[in-house]
Amino acid sequence: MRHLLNTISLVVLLLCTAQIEAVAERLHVIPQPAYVDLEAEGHYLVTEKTRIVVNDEAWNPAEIFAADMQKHFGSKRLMKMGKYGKGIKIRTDSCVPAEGYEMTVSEEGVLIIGGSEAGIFYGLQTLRQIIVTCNGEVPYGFIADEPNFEYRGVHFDVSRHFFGVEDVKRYIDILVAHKVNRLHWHLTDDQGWRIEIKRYPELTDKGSMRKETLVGHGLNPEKWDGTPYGGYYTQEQVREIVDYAAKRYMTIIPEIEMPGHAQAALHALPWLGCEEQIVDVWTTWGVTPEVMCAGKETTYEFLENVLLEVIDLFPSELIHIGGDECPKDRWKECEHCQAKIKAEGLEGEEALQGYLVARIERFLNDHGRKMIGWDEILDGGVTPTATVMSWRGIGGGIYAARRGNDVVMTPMSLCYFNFYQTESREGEGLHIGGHIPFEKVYSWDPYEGLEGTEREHIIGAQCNMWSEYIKDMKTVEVMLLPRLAAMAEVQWATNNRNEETIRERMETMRKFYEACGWNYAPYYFEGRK
Ligand code: TNX
Repeated sequence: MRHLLNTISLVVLLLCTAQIEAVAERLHVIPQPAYVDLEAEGHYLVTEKTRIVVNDEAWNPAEIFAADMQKHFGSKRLMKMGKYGKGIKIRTDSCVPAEGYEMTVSEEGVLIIGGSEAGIFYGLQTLRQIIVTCNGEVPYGFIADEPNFEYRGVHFDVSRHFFGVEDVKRYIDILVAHKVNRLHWHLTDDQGWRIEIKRYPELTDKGSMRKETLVGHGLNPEKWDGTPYGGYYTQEQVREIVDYAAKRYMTIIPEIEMPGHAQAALHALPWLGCEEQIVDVWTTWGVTPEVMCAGKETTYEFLENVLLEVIDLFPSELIHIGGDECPKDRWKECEHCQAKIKAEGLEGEEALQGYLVARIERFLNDHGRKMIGWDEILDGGVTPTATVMSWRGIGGGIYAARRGNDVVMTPMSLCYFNFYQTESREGEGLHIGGHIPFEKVYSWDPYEGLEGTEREHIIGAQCNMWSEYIKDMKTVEVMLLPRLAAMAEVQWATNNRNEETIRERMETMRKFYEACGWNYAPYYFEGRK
């Protein structure tokens, strides 16, 4: 008898689970929310007349949501907002995880409780996806959600090609809809210095323009386009963008490349080089031997002065100092560098880079900030407090995490969104190389190779948009979408990913992209990889 009862309860349980799963599948949100329990039927209809009821003075997320909805509904007026009434109610509660939210939908309306304003914002992003893709019909039920990683990053190289203020804002709009909360802004490189620094106007006067740009991959015979190219952000524009991002709960991490990838700065200020050599803003892609001199004290003074202005502009705790791909040819021949190596008792040029990085880190720490750099900062002997961005595979990140350094994983073979999306490359135009289809991003485990507490040092994952071959916003979007959706599940829903439902959910996401007017690549939807 007992056996029979057990069997019956098991069958009932299985049926119920199947039912819940079937119901949950009706909800297509990306990244997948952590917990979804929908009622079998019924929905609350959101229209342009629905009221947003704001408690806790959380007006900012409400205003952003209302503006998005206004665009969506194509209506003349913003949705009404007030402290009382029915509709979409939002408030915070410290019992909910900081960036998390709980959403309850019933005849009463939609209630979103965020762990913070950011949590409300993410709840509203979820709601927005549902409204846009389900004609405003939000199914009755309950969602509880929170991110896996605290650092959910996307990078943007605006040096190789420049993208203006409106483009960057649009980029931010796309990111936050995927619940990304860090923009790693690659502002300086060999091919252009893009941020105004008041103390050194030459950096943008001279360093933001190159004479021309390499055509194609530059394989034999090399050709250039003969067209001057440039652009930069004034400090006022930088503040505008930082503020725009902050209102969307996104931190912008500025990157000032040092001591390599700095030929544009050397063009502007030749005394930054070992021999004060005269060089052009670079017109070719790759790694140049023209790097900053790490021997002269004037270089350190320069870097500190630049960073002081950067710190003033960016509230981000992390400041990125680059550190990647710095050939040491010039340093080997340089009397200043050799003298510094001797005076500091260093073991050679690698250690000299370690010295420079450690000194800059101390400077940032003294000003209340933390340093992050590409994984080359490990080569010269990294301090225990630096955050490491692992790009040359995952080895650097694993090594750093085991030592106790914080790590952002962004291995080239999985996270370089400037790489091709299909094997055949048909219809993709010219890109740098590589091959990263949607599926490859989706199945990535950023914790790979690490166990237990070591994993706690992986603070996040990031994808990168290097712009050597990406010249306009349409191409940026096509390279970003839909792969960003895969990355968003890696970052936010790391342990809630579902290979079986992703394709169907992506069809809904595609509708969302269409409704937002964002360009996206067709390959994944065509079954091409
Ligand atoms: C490597 S990733 C670079 C960039 C290039 C990129 C091209 C890294 C730290 N450095 O300078 O743009 O490859 O994919």
